[in-house]
Amino acid sequence: MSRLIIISNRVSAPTDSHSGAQGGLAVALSAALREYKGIWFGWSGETVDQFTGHINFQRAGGVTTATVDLEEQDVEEYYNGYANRTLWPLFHYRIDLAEYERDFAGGYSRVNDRFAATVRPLIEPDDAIWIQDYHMFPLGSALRERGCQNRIGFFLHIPWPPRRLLAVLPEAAALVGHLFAYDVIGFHTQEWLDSFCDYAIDEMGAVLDGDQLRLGDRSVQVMANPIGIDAKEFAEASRTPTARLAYRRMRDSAVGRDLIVGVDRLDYSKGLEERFLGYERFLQEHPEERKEVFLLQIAPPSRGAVGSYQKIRATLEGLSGRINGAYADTDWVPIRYVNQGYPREQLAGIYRAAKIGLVTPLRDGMNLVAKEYVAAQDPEDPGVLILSRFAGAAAQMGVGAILINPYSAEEISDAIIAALKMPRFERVERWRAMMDNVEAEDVVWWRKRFTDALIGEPATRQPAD
Ligand code: ADQ
Repeated sequence: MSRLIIISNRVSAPTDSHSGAQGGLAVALSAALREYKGIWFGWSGETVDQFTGHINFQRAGGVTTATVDLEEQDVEEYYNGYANRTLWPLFHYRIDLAEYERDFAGGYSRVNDRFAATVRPLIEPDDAIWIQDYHMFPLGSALRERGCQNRIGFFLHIPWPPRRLLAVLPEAAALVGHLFAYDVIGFHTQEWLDSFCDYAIDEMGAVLDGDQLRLGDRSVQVMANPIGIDAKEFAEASRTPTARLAYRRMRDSAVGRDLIVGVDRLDYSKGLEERFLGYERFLQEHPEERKEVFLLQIAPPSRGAVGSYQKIRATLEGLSGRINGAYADTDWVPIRYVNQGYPREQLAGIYRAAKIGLVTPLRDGMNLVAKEYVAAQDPEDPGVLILSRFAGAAAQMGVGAILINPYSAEEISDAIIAALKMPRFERVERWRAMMDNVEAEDVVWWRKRFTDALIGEPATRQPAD
């Protein structure tokens, strides 16, 4: 079997996978890397005065990681700049928050060149390369420029914006052009895939033939491949003593009240403001239910160097304070708002204790929290998932979740009351339908579908071009 080289912005060894600081991408790749020999390459998270391309190799949990340090300016322009001030907001449909600076674009392409130059000597002729996410759109083409003829795949973990939104990006055409350096490109949903093809076809003259998108003499296979969780591992995590303790503590502290839980990185795309407003609406409209429930919102801060993240953090502090100020009593606080990460086992216990999982992103590539919430439930007495129709996860979890428009406080409020009143048989039925999907389309299924397309069976493998 070919070795697999995974390249992503941040590298996280599998032994770290219980740390709350990780995003969904790291959690998923840790699971994927357990079965592959190869290397995981990326940025160390550290800075140096002068970029040297020195690689730091480490081995942990059966996985070799290779990381490089970047310069401060690289981090500012590539990571805090183009990736998180330009691409992230734009790809989450927030053109109002996106910033366009030539320095950001320049830094982004410089860092991708640096990654390509550094990783190139590690690549052997038979290796398959799998590049992850929006930090690295041009990396495949930077590797091709350095003579790399290997199979290279790319997976996008965030949405792909509609054609007319993407057109706002000054480098849109160049960016899409870079994607034709890949052999396979994966998206979470058909919707994101269609948006990508729309741009390539309508703006650049590409042609779609089956699952092959052709532009000039380049052809790339496109696929919708929704990421899943390690369902088995998560169900096991929810049965550990740590999870049981977290569950009991949560239930004890709830003193008979129903818990509504939200767990998200503190990000404006997650619809936290709208969630609080929807919950406030519920408190207003259902005074009889007020002291019967409370909302636990867990939101560890992320990307604190970026202004829009500082702003959403301040907004949420103000909003939770205002709502608690307006409704709290001596023996009850409507929102418990905490800003830290928790180990997965503890999180699993908290999910299980919650009558409602409230997941309301305004736009989300997939959203793994929705699936984790489902996986952690008690099959005999499961909770209800309330899910934004704008999360990629809605395409799969729509079979059992209450789908809502997160921009509508009324819909959130209606969904909360419906979930609280839902009879057990209906909760079980809905949960079973979602759980079947969480189990069948798990992270192993996701990875295999992608690597099958990328590496293929030896007989069907295409010659490198
Ligand atoms: P994220 O935007 O990070 O991922 P998500 O898919 O929900 O979003 O994953 C978050 C992960 O972090 C989950 O595994 C969750 O358990 C964990 N997490 C969040 N808060 C935590 C806390 N307080 N303590 C501990 N763990 C916490 C991006 C995309 C998503 C896509 C994933 C994977 O934005 O749309 O689903 O990548 O492709």
